[in-house]
Amino acid sequence: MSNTLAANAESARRYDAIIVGAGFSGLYQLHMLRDRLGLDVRLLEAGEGVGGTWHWNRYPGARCDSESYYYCYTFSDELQDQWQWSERYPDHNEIRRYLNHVADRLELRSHIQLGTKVTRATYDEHKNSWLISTADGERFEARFLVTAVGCLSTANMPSIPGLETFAGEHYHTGRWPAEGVDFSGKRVGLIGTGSTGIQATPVIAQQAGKLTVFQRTANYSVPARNRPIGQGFRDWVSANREAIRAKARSSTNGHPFDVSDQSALEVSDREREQAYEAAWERGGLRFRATFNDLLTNEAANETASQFIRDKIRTIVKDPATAEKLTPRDHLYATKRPPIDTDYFETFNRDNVELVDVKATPIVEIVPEGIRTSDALIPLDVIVFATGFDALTGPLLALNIEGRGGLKLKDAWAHGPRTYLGIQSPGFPNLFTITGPGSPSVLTNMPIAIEQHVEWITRCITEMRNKGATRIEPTPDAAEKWVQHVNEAAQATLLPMASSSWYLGANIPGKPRTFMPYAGGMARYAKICDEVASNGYEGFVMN
Ligand code: N01
Repeated sequence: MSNTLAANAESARRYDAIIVGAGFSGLYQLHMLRDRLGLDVRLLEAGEGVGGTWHWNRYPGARCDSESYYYCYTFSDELQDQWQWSERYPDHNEIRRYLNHVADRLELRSHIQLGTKVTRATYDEHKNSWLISTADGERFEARFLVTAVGCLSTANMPSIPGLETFAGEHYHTGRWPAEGVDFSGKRVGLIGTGSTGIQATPVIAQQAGKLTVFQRTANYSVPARNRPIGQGFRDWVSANREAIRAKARSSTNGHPFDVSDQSALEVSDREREQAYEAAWERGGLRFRATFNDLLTNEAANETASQFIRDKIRTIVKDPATAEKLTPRDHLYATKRPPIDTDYFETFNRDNVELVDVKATPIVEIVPEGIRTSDALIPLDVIVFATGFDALTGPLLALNIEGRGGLKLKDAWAHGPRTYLGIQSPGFPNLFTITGPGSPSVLTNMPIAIEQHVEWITRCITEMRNKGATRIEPTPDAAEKWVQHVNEAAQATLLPMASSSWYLGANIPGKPRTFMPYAGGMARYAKICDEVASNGYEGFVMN
């Protein structure tokens, strides 16, 4: 052990497990390790509150695209009985209130340390423990390290020359100020038309004097059809709780709805149109489930893509703007599909303008605003809805160093190498919740999170029963898993969207590799269960 490591270990506070992150994952993992296993656990959270994603993403219009009745924990009937959602899609305030309620009900707060940013985690082979350092110079030592840092928590700020000269204010949606931003009467520029930009545009347009949306890639979006939840629906959810839970857990995407058993190509044109119209009216991500081959067959997908393109042309009054808003370079849902409330309608407003930055690229930011190859657009505020360094970004930011000084960033130089998305060779006792190589962002997250937390808890229980203190996957198991993750992606149309963040394509220099597991939540959970039942096949536990 190096002298520095020894000195750090000396001053460290010792726990059985350290968890990083107080979102859905971290809170449940803390509950399980403390209350189920009786471990001494500390949860470290960079933010000043619990909530994870929902602590940071407070931008106007921020709400979940999964429906509230299943975007929640399902492990406790009591928790479910105690909470009533107000809308079909919960907004960020309500989800934060919910997670705070959970932290209180489960009495988690005394084990959570807020405002504590982990800056380094180093495995000490000699002691078989992790040494964790924080930005404030605190040190922790633990046998187990569980990262619960989310998949979309490292904001991507594009390097546009001149940002530092801008005379107005600028914000990234993923680090929105808790006190909010007043847009009244202001000239606002919004860069990015992913799920976030599409949620924020209509709300900012209502407040701002003028809104200019800078679009690089036109996007498909389906109406969310948000609405208040009535008592009748609540009663239905309570009465069908078990069935909803079982359905979500046995589905492809962790959503408790049925995927049609028909191909889009086996029905008549009229039947297909009617099915899409009904799905459009119903709203939400379920549009993807209108037919069973929208994500596996290009011709089938093209029928859905064309349906949405036609809708855009019908909604947007100015034909030139409608054409700019029409996606033609990728198929529907091959990038994460947004859902919206009046997104396309917003471009009919007098105070909203669309700039196609593929046709007229952003050249620089100047004190007065944004200069494109065509014009200077004067602005008071710039909103960056430019996404995240997804999946690997939040993990690499922890500066993790495993056995023999192996850095995670080197081990993953050519893309993440995990086994089941849960562990990586060379990093013993490091567990990742919803990491790359697991279904994660392709699912309704709480379902994926519960499955991971429960698997990790079972694994540590098993270690304790066996008297084992170390677990790590073999390089061979990780190699085969990476191959399987690639094959699962190739069996779908998802890798076709070449600019997708699923592939890391939004971050300059990031290895291009399809990161989430596209084989489906139910199939994945079954594989994880089999691995555990077969004595943690592919892992070395000793
Ligand atoms: O980020 P994105 P997001 N110049 O990466 C553009 C989840 N989410 O925050 O497509 C100009 O999707 C970029 O253009 P392009 C959800 O999983 C969930 O919107 O790369 N433009 C794109 O338009 C989602 O998928 C909810 O050509 C630039 C946009 O910025 C994920 O978060 C709600 C640019 C980024 O889109 C990320 O969504 C919201 C540049 N230099 C989000 N750089 C829920 O409901 C980037 N862009 C749970």
